[in-house]
Amino acid sequence: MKLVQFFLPGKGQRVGLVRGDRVLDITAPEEGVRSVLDLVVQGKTAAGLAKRAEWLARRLRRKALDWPALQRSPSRRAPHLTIPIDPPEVWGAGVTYKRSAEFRDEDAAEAKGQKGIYDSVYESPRPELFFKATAARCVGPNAPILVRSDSRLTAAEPELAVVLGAPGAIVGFTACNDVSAWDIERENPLFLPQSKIYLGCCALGPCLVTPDEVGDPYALQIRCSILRGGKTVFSEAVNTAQLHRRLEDLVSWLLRDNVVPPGTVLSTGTGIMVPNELALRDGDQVDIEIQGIGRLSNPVKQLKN
Ligand code: DO4
Ligand code: MG
Repeated sequence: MKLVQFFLPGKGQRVGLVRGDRVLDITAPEEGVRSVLDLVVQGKTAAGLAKRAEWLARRLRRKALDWPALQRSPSRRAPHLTIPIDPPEVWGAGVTYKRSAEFRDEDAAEAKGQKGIYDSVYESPRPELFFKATAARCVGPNAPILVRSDSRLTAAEPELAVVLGAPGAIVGFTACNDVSAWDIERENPLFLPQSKIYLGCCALGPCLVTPDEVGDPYALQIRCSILRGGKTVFSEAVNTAQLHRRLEDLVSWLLRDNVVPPGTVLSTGTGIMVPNELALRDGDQVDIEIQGIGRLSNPVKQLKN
């Protein structure tokens, strides 16, 4: 099952169930369903979520919208996709692909002689987990991701993300762009929170897909492309087969002596390292396409002091 949120002029935010290239509006305030988060809270598990959404679709029997008609930049005047869930919390896992460890160690060595910290996290039983964002810091499809005013090297980090329901339950998957100010992270690893957490630092979308529909989460191609002036200046892919951690393991570390609310998103780390020369610039577009989930596209905006 694929779930989305979308905006309808005059009606505001809606909850959608995607069927082929049609989207059924299953918003039901009388049932306490104003958002995908409400469905996740009520459903608790992937099966519970799917059951509740199917029940609403059968009961409401509303006219469906066309999926392509929702693929447009956010505007108060036209229907468009919005973030698929308003996550109370977003967490990130780091250095979960060999490539990420090698790349970050090379750059740390160049900058400060800190060679080795990323490699040791990659090998460690305890994963790197960091707080990434709240709903207010996240954007959905086609909305701008932001570059901090004090960063000159911010990169896209294309990642598979899991959405959590009842404690420990993975209710769905989505694509995440863990937009990161690498220059700030490299200056000093203790600056990591500032490189990761700021306004517009995280994009999620285009939909929340339940595990039964995604299939094997360790066999998904993730492709990231950067478009500049209408031309593709970067395009690379990785397969989640190269993910060095098990999803359940990451979730269980996140929940260790910690409480995360239902609807929390955990992004699983990047396996694609965009070269430094392709630091994000105002006007770029970043596309992240994950097999079985779809394409998340976002324009880039540089914040000014
Ligand atoms: O250790 C820094 C961040 C790692 C990260 O975000 C990633 O590997 O995706
Ligand atoms: Mg990351």
